[in-house]
Amino acid sequence: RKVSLIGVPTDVGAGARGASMGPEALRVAGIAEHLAKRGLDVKDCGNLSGPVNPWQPPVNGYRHLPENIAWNQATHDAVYQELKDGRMPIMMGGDHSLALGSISAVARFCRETGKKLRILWLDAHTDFNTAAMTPSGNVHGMPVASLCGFGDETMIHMSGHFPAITPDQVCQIGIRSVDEEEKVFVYEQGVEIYDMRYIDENGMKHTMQKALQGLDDDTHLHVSFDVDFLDPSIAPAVGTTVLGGPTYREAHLCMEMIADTCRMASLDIVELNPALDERNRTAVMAVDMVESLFGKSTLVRS
Ligand code: DIR
Ligand code: MN
Ligand code: MN
Ligand code: MN
Repeated sequence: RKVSLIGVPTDVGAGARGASMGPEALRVAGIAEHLAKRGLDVKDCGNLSGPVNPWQPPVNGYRHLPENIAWNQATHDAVYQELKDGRMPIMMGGDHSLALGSISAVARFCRETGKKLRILWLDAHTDFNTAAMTPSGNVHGMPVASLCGFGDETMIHMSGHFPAITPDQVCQIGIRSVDEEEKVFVYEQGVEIYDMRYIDENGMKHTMQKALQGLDDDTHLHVSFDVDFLDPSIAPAVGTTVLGGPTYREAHLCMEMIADTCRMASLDIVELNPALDERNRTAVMAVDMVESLFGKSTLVRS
């Protein structure tokens, strides 16, 4: 299996500075070496480039919209190129706004190749805000809504098809922070959501069985891993920590069950903010989780 690491060093979509250092922290934590050890053919494409963070207040409900568009367009083009070359893109953010570019490219590729796209969104947040309802103006709180057709004109048309995806293609896990209007909107749109209460009541195993059901040979599974999905006790280096996330064991089980499907065909790793880390431990934790996503297991399993 061939994978391509694509670094996207920006934090223009976030409310805290520092996620721009995420790609390098993942490299320092040995992401390429750990994947190679799993038998993968790893190519590191290096980092994309784009505008600096102007650190300005929101305009019409968006902070840094032109900068977000530029970074997402670059991300779209790079992810699409790797898919075309028959390689699995691993987009290393950067903040979660970049999932718009990444998933737009995946959606484009799936339409061209006749694959069914399913998106697994691992996050504390639903990221389903629009400019009209966002309390922060931060574009990293909006990518799922934009992909579903609600957002800036350029963003919602990036995949070359409108909308890029429909809400029924998305399944979210680990949710525990949703803004007031966003809560109503994401419910109306019918996104399949397993929040922390669901996981508390039913356990991670049952949750993942539900989340992964119905995948078949024609399914392209995209995993969008926001590091704030993890409980802050094991992953403190994110801009928006929320208490009560999956524990180390729960998160590993989640990743292992995804690996068992053998359907993951693209991945985002986002929101890692090394400026908030302790000796790079959150990056090491993220790489540990990614190893499980690629099938690392304690014992030989049949
Ligand atoms: C909040 C925080 N819902 C917002 N969002 C995210 O600003 O829209 N934090 N995605 O990571
Ligand atoms: Mn997110
Ligand atoms: Mn989040
Ligand atoms: Mn290791």
